[in-house]
Formats: sequence, C-alpha cells, structure tokens
Amino acid sequence: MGEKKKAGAMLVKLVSAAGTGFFYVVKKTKRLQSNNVKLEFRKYDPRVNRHVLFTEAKMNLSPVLLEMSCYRWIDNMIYTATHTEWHFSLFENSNENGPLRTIYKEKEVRIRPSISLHELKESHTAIPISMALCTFAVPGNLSSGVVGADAKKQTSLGSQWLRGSDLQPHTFSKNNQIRKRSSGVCASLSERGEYFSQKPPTPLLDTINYPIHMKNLSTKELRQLADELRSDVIFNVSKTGGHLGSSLGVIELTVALHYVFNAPQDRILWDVGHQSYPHKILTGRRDKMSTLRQTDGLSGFTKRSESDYDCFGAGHSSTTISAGLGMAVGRDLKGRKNNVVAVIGDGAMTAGQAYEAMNNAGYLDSDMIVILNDNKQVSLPTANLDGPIPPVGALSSALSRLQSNRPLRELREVAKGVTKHIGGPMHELAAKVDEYARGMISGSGSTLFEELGLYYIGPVDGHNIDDLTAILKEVKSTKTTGPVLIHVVTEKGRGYPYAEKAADKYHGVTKFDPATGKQFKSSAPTQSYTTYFAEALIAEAEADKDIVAIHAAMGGGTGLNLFQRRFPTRCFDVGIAEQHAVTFAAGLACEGIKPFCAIYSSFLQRAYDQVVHDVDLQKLPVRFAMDRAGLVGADGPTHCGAFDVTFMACLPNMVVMAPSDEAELFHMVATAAAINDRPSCFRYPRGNGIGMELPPGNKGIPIEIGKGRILKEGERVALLGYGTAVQSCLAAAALVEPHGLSLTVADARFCKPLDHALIRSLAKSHEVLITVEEGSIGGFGSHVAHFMALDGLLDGKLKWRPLVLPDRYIDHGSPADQLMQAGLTPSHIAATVLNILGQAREALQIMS
Ligand SMILES: Cc1ncc(C[n+]2csc(CCOP(=O)(O)OP(=O)(O)O)c2C)c(N)n1
Repeated sequence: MGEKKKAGAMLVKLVSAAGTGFFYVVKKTKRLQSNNVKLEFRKYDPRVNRHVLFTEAKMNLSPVLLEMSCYRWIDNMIYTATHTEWHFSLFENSNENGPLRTIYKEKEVRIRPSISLHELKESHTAIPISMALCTFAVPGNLSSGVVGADAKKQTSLGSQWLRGSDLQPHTFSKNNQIRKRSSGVCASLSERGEYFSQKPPTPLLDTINYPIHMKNLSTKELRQLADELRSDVIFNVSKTGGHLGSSLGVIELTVALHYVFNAPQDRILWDVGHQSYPHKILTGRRDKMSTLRQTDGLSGFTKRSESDYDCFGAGHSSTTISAGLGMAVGRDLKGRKNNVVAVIGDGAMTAGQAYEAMNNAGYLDSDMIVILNDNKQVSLPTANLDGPIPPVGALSSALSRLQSNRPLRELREVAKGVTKHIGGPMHELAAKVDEYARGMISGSGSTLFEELGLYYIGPVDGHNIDDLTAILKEVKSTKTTGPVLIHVVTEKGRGYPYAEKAADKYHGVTKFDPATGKQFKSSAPTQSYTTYFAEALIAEAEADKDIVAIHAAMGGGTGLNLFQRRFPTRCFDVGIAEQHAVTFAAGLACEGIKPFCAIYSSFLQRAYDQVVHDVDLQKLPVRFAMDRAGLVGADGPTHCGAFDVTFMACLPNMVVMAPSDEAELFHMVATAAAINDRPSCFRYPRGNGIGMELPPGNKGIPIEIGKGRILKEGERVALLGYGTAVQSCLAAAALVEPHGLSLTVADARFCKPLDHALIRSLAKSHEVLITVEEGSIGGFGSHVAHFMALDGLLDGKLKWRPLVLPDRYIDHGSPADQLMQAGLTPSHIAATVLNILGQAREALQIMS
C-alpha cells in the first residue's frame, strides 16, 4: 500500500485480576514487515539468576499493524510479583522458518493493581489469540468513504420517507408479543434535524410498546427507532414541558440498553431519572406521555410504583451505583442470574456517594455494569447569563483527557472503517472487543475507575447504536466480570438543533413549539424568590467583601449565577456535592469568611450530618439559603422541601427563619449576614413574589432575632403563620370576614428562637391559636406547642391546631392541586377556623 514504515509507541501492561491471575494487554502502533509474530513473557528466576521463558504466543498478523490489543491470561502468576520480575518481547518473523527478529523488548513490565475481570479468562481464552490480536490494515480514508456512502443512503431514504411512500399501517398487539411491522426502514425527521409543530410520524415506534417488541429489529431498524423516539420525545415534551436535553442525549443508549438487556428482569437504573423519558416511552408508558409531570400523570423521574421497568426511584442524583450494587449482591444472594445496569451522568458522578459505591463495588466484585454517560455537563443550568460555563471539578477534566486522546481516537476511526468491511466473527470479536474493551487510554496508566476496581471500557460513542449494542452484548455475554464501567460519550440535547445550540441544552423546558424551539414562558409581574434571594445577597456582598456564595451544581436553580456574574471569584460551584458544600462552607467560616450556602431544601437532606457535626456543633456562622421550601409542583415529592424546618430547628445553635414575602426575604438575607456567632438558615418557596415593595438598593435591614410581628389584629382566633404560609393565613382571614369574623394574623418569622412573648400574648388573648406552615410534622407548629405546653399555656381553655403538610408524600402535580391535597389552601384554613368555632355548615360552604 505504499505506507512508510513508521515506528510508534508500544505499550505493554500486565494487569492483575482480583488475585486470580493476570492478563496482559499489548497495544502498539508500529508497522511490521511480516505477519508472523511471537509474544514472549520472561520471568525472573532467582535460582538461575536470570529471566526464563514463562509464556509465549505465536500469532499471525497482517503486514501492516496499526493497532493491536490482546488479552491473555497467564495463569499461576503470583499476585505479589513485581514489575522488575517481568520481561516482555515481541518478535517478528518474515519467513516462516527463518530467524526471529526482535522488534520490541520491554524490561520491567508494569503490573497494574486489581482489575476485576476474572472471567475474561474464560471468554478470552476461548478466542484464538490471533483473532484477539486484530489488525487494521486500511488507509484512513476508507472509513470516511464508508461513512459517506452510508450517509448518502440514509439521506435518500429520508427523502423517500418525506414523500410518505413508506407510510404503512402498523398493528398493535398485547404486551410480550412480537408485533408485525412494516419491513421498510425509513429515516425519520429527527435524522434530518427538522421538526414540525404537528405530531411526527413514527411508523416503527408505533409498533413498539415494550422492549420485547424491539428484539427482532435489525441494526438499521434500531437506528430508525432511535430517530423516531427522538421525534416523539421532542413532540411530547413540547406539550408538557420537562427535562428535555438529558433525554435527547440518551436516545441511542436507551434503545441499545432495551435491545440488549431484558428489563425488567435485568435491572436498568437511571440516575436522577430526569433522562428517563425515552425509557418510559419504550416501556409501556408512551400513551401517558401527555400527562408527564401533571397531577395523576407520569412522574418526571423514575418511580417504582409507576412501572416494573423503573426498578429504582430517583430524583436526587448519584444513587444508582449504590442501589445497583445492592441489587447485584441481592441477586447473588438469591442465586439469580439477571444483569444490573446503572446509568449515571458525569454530573451525578461528581457526588461522593458515587465513589463510595464504586469503591465498594470494586471490593464486593459482584457483576454489574455502570454506564457513565459523559456529556460534559456537570452543573445546572449549564450556563450562566454570559453563556456556557465550563464543567466543574477534576473529574470532568479527567474525562476530557480520556476523550481527547488523539492517536487512540484516530486508530479507532480507522478500525471502524475496517470492521465495517470484514464482517463475521472477526468483526464481532476483534473489532469491538479490541477497539473498546480496554481503557488503555494513554501511557499514564490506569483510569480512576480501574483504581477503584471497575473494569473500564471506553470511551464509546453514545450515539452510535451499532457500537453500543456490540459493546453491551459483549459485556453481557462475558460471564462474571465483576463491576464494569462503560464510558459513553453523548451530547446533551442531541438531534434537536435548538437544544444543541442552547447554552443550557434545553435541560428543563416549558411548553414549546417544536418547529421553532420557542418556549412559551408566561411573563409574571414579579420575580421568583430565587432571583430576589440572589439580588439581596449581591447587595449584601457589595457592602461586605467577606461574603461568598456556594452552590452544588445549581447556579441557575439557586440564582447564584447572578451572583457569579457580579462576583466571579466569590462564588463556588462545587459540583453535585452538597455534603462537601456544607463542610467547605464550615472551613471558610473558620477563616472569617461569611459563606452563604444555597441549597434546595430537599437536597440539603443529604448533607445533614455535615450541618450538624461540622457547622452547628462548632457554632460556625454558615448561612443556609434553602430554596424550594414546601411543595414544588411538577418535580414532585423528591424535590419537595418538606422537612427542613424539622431537621434544622432541632439543632441547638441554629437560627431558623422564613420570610413571609419577598421584602422579608431581603431582610432575612441581611439578618443572616449579620449573624456572625452561630449558624443560621432561611427557607423560601419555588414561585414568584407577591409584589411587595423591595428595600431601597435591595439592601435589607436585619431583623431582631427571634422577633415575629402581628400583621392584622382581630379577635377569638389567631393564625400564626410561618414563611409564605402567612399569605394563606391572610387570605383565609379575608374568606371568613363575610361570616362576621375578624381574625388575628401573625407572622412568626422565626422558628428558632421562637418569639415567646408574641406566642404568649396570642395564646392569652384568643380562644383558638392555629399554626400554619408548608412543612412536615415536627416543624414550626411542634416548636410552638412544645413551648406552650411548658409555659402552661395549654392548661386552660386555649384550643391549638397545627396545620402542616400531611404525613405522606404528595405526588407531582400543579401547585394548586398539591396545596389542595395538603389541606393548606386558604379555604382549608378558613374552614378549620369555622369548624373549631362550631360553624360546621359555613365551613362546608367554604370548602365547596
Ligand atoms: C442531590 C442532587 N443535587 C442536585 C440535583 C439537581 N440536578 C438534577 S440533574 C443535575 C445535573 C446532572 O448532571 P448529569 O448527571 O451529568 O446529567 P445530565 O443532566 O447532564 O444529563 C443536577 C445538578 C439533584 N437532582 N440531586
């Protein structure tokens, strides 16, 4: 072929495998003259004081060797062997009977620590070594030729499809039956990146209601299915809103997983679950996609009670490896044989729990597959107001390094071109196994995942169904592998040009027009509490250079991207690492910095010990801004901030407060900034302010600690609200006014310390005291009751009623529906008042 002889790097590694032996991997980029080569390992023998032959293998290789990887088990090696004991040589023999020419020699072959792939032994010794040593003897342009030809073919199919020539009726059948479908394969609109406002035609997807219906599809049809699935996700989410970008990024992966594995027996876990829409569509829930995230509709995350195919519920990140490992070990204990696959994003992979789980997985060595879905988007939203932000943390740069290894990438491209032509077992075994099955990324040694004990495979193109299915099949068929991590590279928002171009990749969208990508956002007269918080903090930080802000991958969600823009060096995005965020803030506080840790109420749950042990116990002045307090609507129970008052107010040193409106929020941010001798926290809800006048220059005035206020003086009944529930109290007072009742309404402001004087006075001057809060049992009302009981205020005639969230989880739905279910609407409060005063009929009227 006229190539110049070019010597490249040779890499030889010995990898120990869980103490059962070693296998070696040889990768080289060196052109050879002949196809007869011999590998030789020599081991030092102290008895003769020299290296003696330990094992050898002869192989027949193509004359031009661009890449070779081989695996071979060397039994009986002693785990404690050191690298100095090993020599490796590669010989070439241009003439069958002629002398061997040494082409490579390596002394002191490196031995890498524990890689748990003991049963690769079985699978790979079965492969003739000459096959495992794959040769790719093609010029680089062949692969692009193949791609070009393929693309052309698909385009013509695409236009055929657009003419509607392949539109055929498709018959539905019951679950678990293979369906009849049209045999033609046609490119969908998705493939062309064109979308229209109308429902896209999805002839193939229409025949798939459960994964069983996909099993006899050809690879070409799987590609078409992926295209149709993408169009369907876009169309559905355009009608409901929801998490779009992440779902679009895993379309091919979802198809490949459900094609190769047999859910629900095989467990497929989706971390966070926000990317599970295509999974929902392929697992019997397509007809309910129009109800996504709505009252009584499908959840926006995976949910066990929704489907057998959702084997683990999610919403919070970074749980799937732990849960998957539990399932894998449980399976082993029960003597079952199913597979466990955990799909986790590179963002979710930044949380400590993922590493705890991988470390334990490496130790327990149960078979499971972790799929790292790497889309280089770690934090949310993925952009600040000035454009995209670089991913957070060392992991993302490590992953980028893995992906950007140029020589390896190029070789793989060439390999792909070849393997498309060679076909057969060579294709299956050599190409796919050798191309991907080792994480021989660079000379730098093992990957982080390998150090933790997971067998690393990748990076794999997450949008290439052929590759994905080949790799997954290979890993699936390799019995008892221990934990394997497949590094899949995807693009968030893939295939939908508007999402691809958007800085946030359409992570979360409102309803939109698929044809234009334009989202229908309602304009509100007021801003969100989140934005008010950010504005208040910016005003404080302007005045005090010690103020800094911390968030856990939620710059947009917490409003801190505004702060980041104003104070780039004083804002810290720590990745999805709430525990670290809290202790990091504690450390900052030790140094006299004034940290504001902005974390959603529900996400703070996982950092509770850090709040207790690292902050409260040491009385460190960390300020916690707890966003999304109370019911959150479409995100549902996983994101509902129900428990923060309960878990924060029981801490001895914590100041616990909640603003009743946006102006109060400004004052509480100022209050927290001023509290410098102990920790403090304040909670505020999802949603917009009520239109209160804001303090001049956004600069709040610190409130006296533990001081509530009376908003409306009345008689007989006092409503004591905590947080924005105060607004419902005021509305309830207005509702009972026509019934001749004038209620007292007070804003507690603080749950800790409580305003004892205020409570005493309300208790003594009213027949009824009702506490109202959008939080769980054990919160504000409990603190009030505890105080009143100790103070003797409950020993007389006073009637006390606590209105809290019910002692159950409230499903996703509209905020109004949720509030109704919780029994916390103004009508409910008013009805409670009337009922307790003996006016049951009026109470009923109000409720109807
Ligand atoms: C404990 C926790 N913190 C924060 C979030 C909010 N959150 C949802 S998705 C996401 C990013 C996840 O990134 P990745 O896993 O890479 O998935 P991608 O969105 O990129 O598909 C974040 C921070 C969460 N769900 N759980």
